[in-house]
Amino acid sequence: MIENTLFAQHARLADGWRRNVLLQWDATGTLTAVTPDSVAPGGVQYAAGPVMAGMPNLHSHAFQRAMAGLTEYRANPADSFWSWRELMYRFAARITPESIGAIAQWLYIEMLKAGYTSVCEFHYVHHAPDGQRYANPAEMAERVVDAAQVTGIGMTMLPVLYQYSGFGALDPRADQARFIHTPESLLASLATLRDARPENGALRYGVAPHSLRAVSAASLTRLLAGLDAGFPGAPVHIHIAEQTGEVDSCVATEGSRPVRWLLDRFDVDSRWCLVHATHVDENEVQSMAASGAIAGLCPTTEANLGDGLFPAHDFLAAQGRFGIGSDSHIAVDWRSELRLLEYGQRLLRRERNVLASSNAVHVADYLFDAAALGGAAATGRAVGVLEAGRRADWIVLDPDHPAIAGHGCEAWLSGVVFCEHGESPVLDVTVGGFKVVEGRRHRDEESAFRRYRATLEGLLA
Ligand code: NGQ
Ligand code: ZN
Repeated sequence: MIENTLFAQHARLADGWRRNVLLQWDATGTLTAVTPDSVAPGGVQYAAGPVMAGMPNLHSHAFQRAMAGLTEYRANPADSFWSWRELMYRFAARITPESIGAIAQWLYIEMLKAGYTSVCEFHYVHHAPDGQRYANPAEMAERVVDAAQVTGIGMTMLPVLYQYSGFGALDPRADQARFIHTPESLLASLATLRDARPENGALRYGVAPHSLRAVSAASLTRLLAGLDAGFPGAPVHIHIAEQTGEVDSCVATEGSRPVRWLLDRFDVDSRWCLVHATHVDENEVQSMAASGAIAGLCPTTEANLGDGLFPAHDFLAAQGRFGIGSDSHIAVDWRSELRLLEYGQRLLRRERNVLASSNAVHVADYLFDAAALGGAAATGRAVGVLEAGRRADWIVLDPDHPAIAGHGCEAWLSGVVFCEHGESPVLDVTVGGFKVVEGRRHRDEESAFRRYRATLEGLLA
Protein backbone atom coordinates (compact mmCIF):
# COMPACT_ATOMS: atom_id res chain seq x y z
CA MET A 1 0.00 0.00 0.00
CA ILE A 2 1.37 3.45 -0.93
CA GLU A 3 1.32 5.82 2.06
CA ASN A 4 -0.56 9.12 2.10
CA THR A 5 -2.12 8.60 -1.32
CA LEU A 6 -5.71 7.98 -2.42
CA PHE A 7 -7.11 7.34 -5.87
CA ALA A 8 -10.67 8.53 -6.54
CA GLN A 9 -12.46 7.56 -9.71
CA HIS A 10 -14.59 10.65 -9.10
CA ALA A 11 -13.66 13.67 -7.01
CA ARG A 12 -15.19 17.12 -6.76
CA LEU A 13 -12.47 19.75 -7.26
CA ALA A 14 -12.66 23.54 -7.58
CA ASP A 15 -13.89 23.13 -11.17
CA GLY A 16 -16.46 20.40 -10.46
CA TRP A 17 -16.49 16.61 -10.73
CA ARG A 18 -13.29 15.21 -12.23
CA ARG A 19 -12.28 11.65 -13.14
CA ASN A 20 -9.34 9.59 -11.88
CA VAL A 21 -8.05 11.97 -9.25
CA LEU A 22 -4.89 11.14 -7.35
CA LEU A 23 -4.75 12.79 -3.90
CA GLN A 24 -1.41 13.01 -2.11
CA TRP A 25 -0.64 14.55 1.26
CA ASP A 26 2.19 14.98 3.73
CA ALA A 27 2.74 13.94 7.32
CA THR A 28 1.26 17.22 8.61
CA GLY A 29 -2.07 16.44 6.90
CA THR A 30 -1.74 18.96 4.07
CA LEU A 31 -2.48 18.04 0.46
CA THR A 32 0.67 18.14 -1.66
CA ALA A 33 -0.89 17.25 -5.04
CA VAL A 34 -4.40 16.74 -6.42
CA THR A 35 -4.16 15.42 -9.96
CA PRO A 36 -7.16 14.63 -12.14
CA ASP A 37 -6.92 12.31 -15.16
CA SER A 38 -4.22 10.26 -13.44
CA VAL A 39 -3.37 6.63 -13.87
CA ALA A 40 -3.76 4.72 -10.60
CA PRO A 41 -0.30 3.72 -9.33
CA GLY A 42 0.09 0.06 -8.43
CA GLY A 43 -0.80 -0.67 -4.81
CA VAL A 44 -2.70 2.62 -4.35
CA GLN A 45 -5.73 2.73 -2.09
CA TYR A 46 -9.03 3.39 -3.91
CA ALA A 47 -11.79 5.60 -2.47
CA ALA A 48 -15.01 3.63 -1.93
CA GLY A 49 -17.08 6.22 -3.83
CA PRO A 50 -17.16 9.84 -5.01
CA VAL A 51 -14.89 12.12 -2.97
CA MET A 52 -15.53 15.75 -2.05
CA ALA A 53 -14.24 18.31 0.42
CA GLY A 54 -15.58 18.07 3.95
CA MET A 55 -17.95 20.85 4.99
CA PRO A 56 -16.80 23.43 7.57
CA ASN A 57 -19.34 24.08 10.34
CA LEU A 58 -18.88 27.77 11.06
CA HIS A 59 -21.00 28.13 14.18
CA SER A 60 -21.38 25.87 17.20
CA HIS A 61 -22.27 26.21 20.88
CA ALA A 62 -21.33 22.65 21.82
CA PHE A 63 -23.11 22.50 25.18
CA GLN A 64 -26.47 23.23 23.53
CA ARG A 65 -26.35 19.81 21.84
CA ALA A 66 -27.46 18.33 25.15
CA MET A 67 -30.71 20.33 25.20
CA ALA A 68 -31.74 19.65 21.60
CA GLY A 69 -35.33 18.42 21.61
CA LEU A 70 -36.02 19.51 25.18
CA THR A 71 -37.64 22.89 24.50
CA GLU A 72 -40.25 21.89 21.93
CA TYR A 73 -43.35 22.42 24.08
CA ARG A 74 -45.48 25.52 24.63
CA ALA A 75 -44.68 26.89 28.07
CA ASN A 76 -46.54 30.11 27.38
CA PRO A 77 -48.58 31.36 24.44
CA ALA A 78 -45.88 33.88 23.52
CA ASP A 79 -42.95 31.45 23.43
CA SER A 80 -40.11 32.99 21.48
CA PHE A 81 -36.37 33.12 21.08
CA TRP A 82 -36.23 35.03 24.38
CA SER A 83 -38.19 32.43 26.37
CA TRP A 84 -36.01 29.71 24.81
CA ARG A 85 -33.00 31.70 26.00
CA GLU A 86 -34.27 31.55 29.59
CA LEU A 87 -34.37 27.74 29.36
CA MET A 88 -30.98 27.68 27.67
CA TYR A 89 -29.47 29.79 30.48
CA ARG A 90 -30.89 27.40 33.07
CA PHE A 91 -29.26 24.55 31.23
CA ALA A 92 -25.98 26.43 30.81
CA ALA A 93 -25.88 26.94 34.58
CA ARG A 94 -25.47 23.17 35.07
CA ILE A 95 -22.59 22.61 32.68
CA THR A 96 -19.25 21.59 34.21
CA PRO A 97 -15.82 21.12 32.66
CA GLU A 98 -16.41 17.35 32.70
CA SER A 99 -19.85 17.60 31.08
CA ILE A 100 -18.85 20.08 28.36
CA GLY A 101 -16.05 17.71 27.39
CA ALA A 102 -18.38 14.73 27.16
CA ILE A 103 -21.03 16.63 25.19
CA ALA A 104 -18.48 18.08 22.78
CA GLN A 105 -16.87 14.71 22.16
CA TRP A 106 -20.18 13.13 21.19
CA LEU A 107 -21.24 16.17 19.16
CA TYR A 108 -18.02 16.22 17.17
CA ILE A 109 -18.40 12.54 16.37
CA GLU A 110 -21.89 13.32 15.07
CA MET A 111 -20.46 16.16 13.01
CA LEU A 112 -17.73 13.98 11.52
CA LYS A 113 -20.20 11.25 10.63
CA ALA A 114 -22.35 13.86 8.90
CA GLY A 115 -19.37 15.08 6.86
CA TYR A 116 -18.43 18.24 8.77
CA THR A 117 -14.64 18.18 9.00
CA SER A 118 -14.09 21.54 10.75
CA VAL A 119 -15.97 23.41 13.44
CA CYS A 120 -15.86 26.99 14.73
CA GLU A 121 -16.70 26.90 18.41
CA PHE A 122 -18.31 30.13 19.68
CA HIS A 123 -17.45 29.42 23.27
CA TYR A 124 -18.89 31.49 26.11
CA VAL A 125 -19.45 29.32 29.18
CA HIS A 126 -16.14 30.33 30.73
CA HIS A 127 -16.47 30.34 34.53
CA ALA A 128 -18.16 28.56 37.42
CA PRO A 129 -21.91 29.30 37.69
CA ASP A 130 -21.42 32.14 40.17
CA GLY A 131 -18.81 33.77 37.95
CA GLN A 132 -15.80 32.51 39.95
CA ARG A 133 -12.81 31.86 37.72
CA TYR A 134 -11.63 28.28 37.54
CA ALA A 135 -8.05 27.73 38.73
CA ASN A 136 -7.20 27.46 35.05
CA PRO A 137 -9.21 30.33 33.54
CA ALA A 138 -9.33 28.51 30.20
CA GLU A 139 -10.48 25.19 31.70
CA MET A 140 -13.80 25.02 29.85
CA ALA A 141 -12.34 25.98 26.47
CA GLU A 142 -9.51 23.51 26.97
CA ARG A 143 -12.00 20.66 27.39
CA VAL A 144 -13.68 21.65 24.15
CA VAL A 145 -10.35 21.82 22.29
CA ASP A 146 -9.45 18.41 23.70
CA ALA A 147 -12.74 16.98 22.43
CA ALA A 148 -11.91 18.25 18.93
CA GLN A 149 -8.44 16.79 19.06
CA VAL A 150 -9.50 13.39 20.36
CA THR A 151 -12.30 12.99 17.81
CA GLY A 152 -10.21 14.31 14.92
CA ILE A 153 -12.30 17.30 13.80
CA GLY A 154 -10.50 20.51 12.80
CA MET A 155 -11.25 23.41 15.14
CA THR A 156 -11.32 27.17 15.26
CA MET A 157 -11.76 28.03 18.94
CA LEU A 158 -13.39 31.43 19.40
CA PRO A 159 -13.58 32.45 23.06
CA VAL A 160 -16.44 34.91 23.45
CA LEU A 161 -16.32 38.42 24.86
CA TYR A 162 -19.54 38.97 26.81
CA GLN A 163 -19.72 42.09 28.99
CA TYR A 164 -23.21 43.56 29.07
CA SER A 165 -26.80 42.38 29.08
CA GLY A 166 -28.06 44.85 26.51
CA PHE A 167 -27.42 47.95 24.40
CA GLY A 168 -26.25 50.90 26.45
CA ALA A 169 -23.75 48.80 28.46
CA LEU A 170 -26.38 47.39 30.83
CA ASP A 171 -25.00 45.36 33.72
CA PRO A 172 -24.94 41.63 33.11
CA ARG A 173 -27.67 39.49 34.68
CA ALA A 174 -26.79 37.07 37.48
CA ASP A 175 -27.36 34.12 35.15
CA GLN A 176 -24.81 35.56 32.71
CA ALA A 177 -22.02 35.56 35.32
CA ARG A 178 -20.40 32.50 33.77
CA PHE A 179 -19.91 34.31 30.48
CA ILE A 180 -18.40 37.61 31.61
CA HIS A 181 -14.96 38.86 30.62
CA THR A 182 -13.26 42.15 29.86
CA PRO A 183 -11.32 42.33 26.60
CA GLU A 184 -8.11 42.06 28.62
CA SER A 185 -9.15 39.07 30.74
CA LEU A 186 -10.45 37.27 27.65
CA LEU A 187 -7.21 37.83 25.74
CA ALA A 188 -5.17 36.68 28.76
CA SER A 189 -7.23 33.51 28.98
CA LEU A 190 -6.79 32.97 25.25
CA ALA A 191 -3.01 33.29 25.61
CA THR A 192 -3.10 30.71 28.43
CA LEU A 193 -5.09 28.39 26.23
CA ARG A 194 -2.71 28.79 23.31
CA ASP A 195 0.26 27.96 25.53
CA ALA A 196 -1.49 24.81 26.78
CA ARG A 197 -2.85 23.76 23.36
CA PRO A 198 -0.69 25.32 20.63
CA GLU A 199 -2.07 26.03 17.19
CA ASN A 200 -1.41 23.42 14.51
CA GLY A 201 -2.81 22.47 11.11
CA ALA A 202 -6.04 21.31 12.76
CA LEU A 203 -6.39 24.03 15.42
CA ARG A 204 -6.62 27.80 15.19
CA TYR A 205 -7.75 30.55 17.54
CA GLY A 206 -9.81 33.69 17.06
CA VAL A 207 -12.33 35.65 19.10
CA ALA A 208 -16.05 36.23 19.17
CA PRO A 209 -17.57 39.41 20.54
CA HIS A 210 -20.94 37.83 21.43
CA SER A 211 -23.23 40.45 19.88
CA LEU A 212 -23.63 44.22 19.81
CA ARG A 213 -25.87 43.74 22.85
CA ALA A 214 -22.96 42.30 24.82
CA VAL A 215 -20.03 44.59 23.96
CA SER A 216 -19.50 48.33 23.38
CA ALA A 217 -17.68 50.16 20.60
CA ALA A 218 -14.85 50.88 23.04
CA SER A 219 -14.49 47.31 24.25
CA LEU A 220 -14.68 45.91 20.73
CA THR A 221 -11.89 48.28 19.71
CA ARG A 222 -9.75 47.07 22.62
CA LEU A 223 -10.48 43.44 21.84
CA LEU A 224 -9.47 43.78 18.19
CA ALA A 225 -6.29 45.71 19.01
CA GLY A 226 -5.27 43.07 21.54
CA LEU A 227 -6.11 40.29 19.12
CA ASP A 228 -3.95 41.76 16.40
CA ALA A 229 -1.05 42.16 18.81
CA GLY A 230 -1.08 38.47 19.77
CA PHE A 231 -2.95 36.74 16.95
CA PRO A 232 -2.57 38.85 13.79
CA GLY A 233 -5.29 38.25 11.21
CA ALA A 234 -7.19 35.80 13.43
CA PRO A 235 -10.89 35.27 12.69
CA VAL A 236 -13.57 37.41 14.38
CA HIS A 237 -17.14 36.10 14.64
CA ILE A 238 -20.16 37.96 16.03
CA HIS A 239 -23.92 37.36 16.36
CA ILE A 240 -25.25 40.38 14.55
CA ALA A 241 -28.97 40.75 13.82
CA GLU A 242 -30.89 37.64 14.71
CA GLN A 243 -34.03 39.03 16.26
CA THR A 244 -36.09 42.08 15.29
CA GLY A 245 -36.12 43.01 18.99
CA GLU A 246 -32.36 43.52 19.00
CA VAL A 247 -32.49 45.48 15.74
CA ASP A 248 -35.08 47.81 17.33
CA SER A 249 -32.98 48.27 20.49
CA CYS A 250 -29.90 48.98 18.41
CA VAL A 251 -31.75 51.64 16.43
CA ALA A 252 -33.19 53.13 19.62
CA THR A 253 -29.88 53.35 21.53
CA GLU A 254 -27.28 53.60 18.77
CA GLY A 255 -29.21 55.27 15.98
CA SER A 256 -28.64 52.58 13.36
CA ARG A 257 -29.32 48.96 12.54
CA PRO A 258 -26.71 46.43 13.78
CA VAL A 259 -25.07 45.48 10.47
CA ARG A 260 -24.92 49.13 9.39
CA TRP A 261 -23.54 50.14 12.79
CA LEU A 262 -20.75 47.58 12.59
CA LEU A 263 -19.82 48.28 8.96
CA ASP A 264 -19.69 52.03 9.64
CA ARG A 265 -17.39 51.75 12.66
CA PHE A 266 -15.09 48.78 12.07
CA ASP A 267 -12.93 47.59 9.24
CA VAL A 268 -15.11 44.59 8.42
CA ASP A 269 -13.54 42.30 5.83
CA SER A 270 -13.14 38.62 5.06
CA ARG A 271 -11.73 37.79 8.51
CA TRP A 272 -15.19 38.57 9.91
CA CYS A 273 -18.09 36.18 10.16
CA LEU A 274 -21.46 37.85 10.78
CA VAL A 275 -23.59 35.12 12.29
CA HIS A 276 -27.38 35.47 11.91
CA ALA A 277 -27.36 38.61 9.78
CA THR A 278 -31.02 37.67 9.51
CA HIS A 279 -32.53 41.14 9.62
CA VAL A 280 -30.80 43.31 7.05
CA ASP A 281 -32.27 45.91 4.72
CA GLU A 282 -31.38 46.14 1.03
CA ASN A 283 -28.66 48.66 1.71
CA GLU A 284 -27.06 46.47 4.38
CA VAL A 285 -27.24 43.47 2.05
CA GLN A 286 -25.22 45.33 -0.58
CA SER A 287 -22.67 46.72 1.87
CA MET A 288 -22.19 43.47 3.70
CA ALA A 289 -21.68 41.56 0.43
CA ALA A 290 -19.16 44.18 -0.72
CA SER A 291 -17.23 43.95 2.58
CA GLY A 292 -16.21 40.34 1.92
CA ALA A 293 -17.44 39.29 5.38
CA ILE A 294 -18.87 35.80 5.61
CA ALA A 295 -22.57 35.54 6.42
CA GLY A 296 -22.86 32.78 9.02
CA LEU A 297 -26.19 31.13 8.26
CA CYS A 298 -27.70 28.50 10.56
CA PRO A 299 -31.00 27.68 8.84
CA THR A 300 -32.24 24.85 11.09
CA THR A 301 -31.52 26.75 14.31
CA GLU A 302 -32.89 30.00 12.87
CA ALA A 303 -36.09 28.15 11.95
CA ASN A 304 -36.22 26.40 15.30
CA LEU A 305 -35.87 29.67 17.21
CA GLY A 306 -38.28 31.63 15.03
CA ASP A 307 -35.69 34.17 13.91
CA GLY A 308 -36.86 35.04 10.42
CA LEU A 309 -35.45 34.55 6.92
CA PHE A 310 -32.14 35.95 5.72
CA PRO A 311 -32.49 37.48 2.22
CA ALA A 312 -30.24 34.84 0.71
CA HIS A 313 -31.29 35.42 -2.89
CA ASP A 314 -30.38 39.11 -2.84
CA PHE A 315 -27.19 38.56 -0.86
CA LEU A 316 -25.91 35.89 -3.24
CA ALA A 317 -26.92 37.96 -6.27
CA ALA A 318 -24.67 40.69 -4.80
CA GLN A 319 -21.79 38.14 -4.69
CA GLY A 320 -22.02 37.84 -0.92
CA ARG A 321 -20.11 35.00 0.74
CA PHE A 322 -21.65 32.62 3.24
CA GLY A 323 -21.12 29.42 5.18
CA ILE A 324 -23.35 27.29 7.39
CA GLY A 325 -23.39 26.40 11.05
CA SER A 326 -25.31 23.97 13.19
CA ASP A 327 -25.37 26.46 16.09
CA SER A 328 -27.79 24.98 18.68
CA HIS A 329 -27.46 21.53 17.03
CA ILE A 330 -31.14 20.87 16.59
CA ALA A 331 -29.74 19.24 13.43
CA VAL A 332 -26.15 18.18 12.83
CA ASP A 333 -26.28 17.79 9.08
CA TRP A 334 -25.05 20.22 6.41
CA ARG A 335 -27.47 18.68 3.93
CA SER A 336 -30.43 19.85 6.04
CA GLU A 337 -28.93 23.33 6.35
CA LEU A 338 -28.49 23.76 2.59
CA ARG A 339 -31.91 22.29 1.84
CA LEU A 340 -33.67 24.59 4.29
CA LEU A 341 -31.71 27.58 3.02
CA GLU A 342 -33.11 26.97 -0.46
CA TYR A 343 -36.59 25.98 0.74
CA GLY A 344 -36.97 29.17 2.77
CA GLN A 345 -36.42 31.16 -0.40
CA ARG A 346 -38.78 28.94 -2.43
CA LEU A 347 -41.56 29.35 0.13
CA LEU A 348 -41.03 33.08 0.37
CA ARG A 349 -40.74 33.78 -3.34
CA ARG A 350 -43.00 31.00 -4.65
CA GLU A 351 -40.31 30.00 -7.13
CA ARG A 352 -38.06 26.98 -7.63
CA ASN A 353 -34.26 26.69 -7.92
CA VAL A 354 -33.71 30.12 -6.40
CA LEU A 355 -30.12 29.84 -5.12
CA ALA A 356 -28.16 29.09 -8.29
CA SER A 357 -26.35 31.08 -10.95
CA SER A 358 -26.10 31.02 -14.72
CA ASN A 359 -22.87 29.02 -14.59
CA ALA A 360 -23.92 26.82 -11.65
CA VAL A 361 -27.53 25.88 -12.37
CA HIS A 362 -27.67 22.95 -9.94
CA VAL A 363 -28.78 24.43 -6.62
CA ALA A 364 -27.05 21.83 -4.45
CA ASP A 365 -23.75 22.15 -6.31
CA TYR A 366 -23.86 25.91 -6.14
CA LEU A 367 -24.70 25.94 -2.43
CA PHE A 368 -22.23 23.22 -1.49
CA ASP A 369 -19.27 24.89 -3.20
CA ALA A 370 -20.16 28.34 -1.86
CA ALA A 371 -20.74 27.12 1.70
CA ALA A 372 -17.53 25.09 1.70
CA LEU A 373 -15.46 28.06 0.50
CA GLY A 374 -17.18 30.65 2.68
CA GLY A 375 -17.13 28.33 5.68
CA ALA A 376 -13.43 27.72 5.10
CA ALA A 377 -12.75 31.47 5.16
CA ALA A 378 -14.63 31.70 8.46
CA THR A 379 -12.45 28.99 10.01
CA GLY A 380 -9.29 30.94 9.11
CA ARG A 381 -7.82 27.57 8.14
CA ALA A 382 -6.83 26.17 4.73
CA VAL A 383 -9.84 23.91 4.17
CA GLY A 384 -12.94 23.74 1.95
CA VAL A 385 -11.49 22.69 -1.42
CA LEU A 386 -9.44 19.70 -2.53
CA GLU A 387 -6.28 21.36 -3.79
CA ALA A 388 -2.57 21.34 -2.94
CA GLY A 389 -1.79 23.49 0.09
CA ARG A 390 -5.15 22.88 1.78
CA ARG A 391 -5.91 20.28 4.43
CA ALA A 392 -6.44 16.65 3.47
CA ASP A 393 -10.10 16.76 4.62
CA TRP A 394 -12.72 14.92 2.57
CA ILE A 395 -15.82 12.81 2.61
CA VAL A 396 -16.59 9.75 0.51
CA LEU A 397 -20.16 9.22 -0.68
CA ASP A 398 -21.74 5.78 -0.74
CA PRO A 399 -21.96 4.98 -4.47
CA ASP A 400 -24.78 2.50 -3.75
CA HIS A 401 -26.96 4.96 -1.84
CA PRO A 402 -30.41 5.36 -3.43
CA ALA A 403 -29.99 9.17 -3.49
CA ILE A 404 -27.22 8.87 -6.07
CA ALA A 405 -27.21 5.34 -7.49
CA GLY A 406 -28.05 5.32 -11.19
CA HIS A 407 -27.56 9.09 -11.53
CA GLY A 408 -24.89 10.94 -13.47
CA CYS A 409 -22.43 13.03 -11.47
CA GLU A 410 -24.31 16.24 -12.28
CA ALA A 411 -27.17 14.97 -10.08
CA TRP A 412 -25.18 13.50 -7.18
CA LEU A 413 -25.18 16.55 -4.95
CA SER A 414 -28.83 17.23 -5.73
CA GLY A 415 -29.63 13.73 -4.51
CA VAL A 416 -27.47 14.13 -1.43
CA VAL A 417 -28.93 17.51 -0.45
CA PHE A 418 -32.57 17.27 -1.52
CA CYS A 419 -33.46 13.59 -1.19
CA GLU A 420 -34.36 12.39 2.29
CA HIS A 421 -34.36 8.67 1.69
CA GLY A 422 -32.80 6.38 4.23
CA GLU A 423 -29.43 6.56 5.94
CA SER A 424 -26.72 9.14 5.40
CA PRO A 425 -24.93 8.97 2.05
CA VAL A 426 -21.66 9.91 3.79
CA LEU A 427 -19.69 6.67 4.04
CA ASP A 428 -16.10 7.58 4.98
CA VAL A 429 -14.54 10.78 6.33
CA THR A 430 -10.87 11.76 6.37
CA VAL A 431 -9.48 14.73 8.30
CA GLY A 432 -5.86 15.84 8.01
CA GLY A 433 -5.12 12.64 6.11
CA PHE A 434 -6.53 10.34 8.81
CA LYS A 435 -9.66 8.33 8.18
CA VAL A 436 -11.85 9.10 11.19
CA VAL A 437 -15.12 7.64 9.91
CA GLU A 438 -15.16 4.37 8.03
CA GLY A 439 -18.34 2.67 6.86
CA ARG A 440 -20.41 5.33 8.73
CA ARG A 441 -18.64 4.51 12.00
CA HIS A 442 -16.29 6.54 14.19
CA ARG A 443 -13.89 4.39 16.22
CA ASP A 444 -14.97 5.94 19.54
CA GLU A 445 -18.68 6.28 18.93
CA GLU A 446 -19.84 3.64 21.42
CA SER A 447 -17.72 4.85 24.32
CA ALA A 448 -18.44 8.51 23.55
CA PHE A 449 -22.15 7.81 23.43
CA ARG A 450 -22.09 6.01 26.79
CA ARG A 451 -20.28 8.97 28.30
CA TYR A 452 -22.67 11.46 26.67
CA ARG A 453 -25.72 9.58 27.86
CA ALA A 454 -24.48 9.32 31.44
CA THR A 455 -23.63 13.04 31.35
CA LEU A 456 -27.08 13.93 30.09
CA GLU A 457 -28.77 11.81 32.75
CA GLY A 458 -26.71 13.65 35.36
CA LEU A 459 -27.53 17.08 33.93
CA LEU A 460 -31.25 16.39 33.77
CA ALA A 461 -31.56 14.62 37.13
C1 NGQ B 1 -26.26 32.00 22.14
N1 NGQ B 1 -27.79 31.51 20.38
O1 NGQ B 1 -25.40 32.78 22.49
O2 NGQ B 1 -26.23 30.80 22.41
C2 NGQ B 1 -27.41 32.53 21.31
C3 NGQ B 1 -28.58 32.86 22.17
C4 NGQ B 1 -28.25 35.26 22.80
C5 NGQ B 1 -28.38 31.82 19.24
N2 NGQ B 1 -28.52 33.06 18.95
C6 NGQ B 1 -28.28 33.85 23.25
N3 NGQ B 1 -28.81 30.93 18.40
O3 NGQ B 1 -28.20 35.55 21.62
O4 NGQ B 1 -28.27 36.12 23.67
ZN1 ZN C 1 -24.75 31.36 18.18
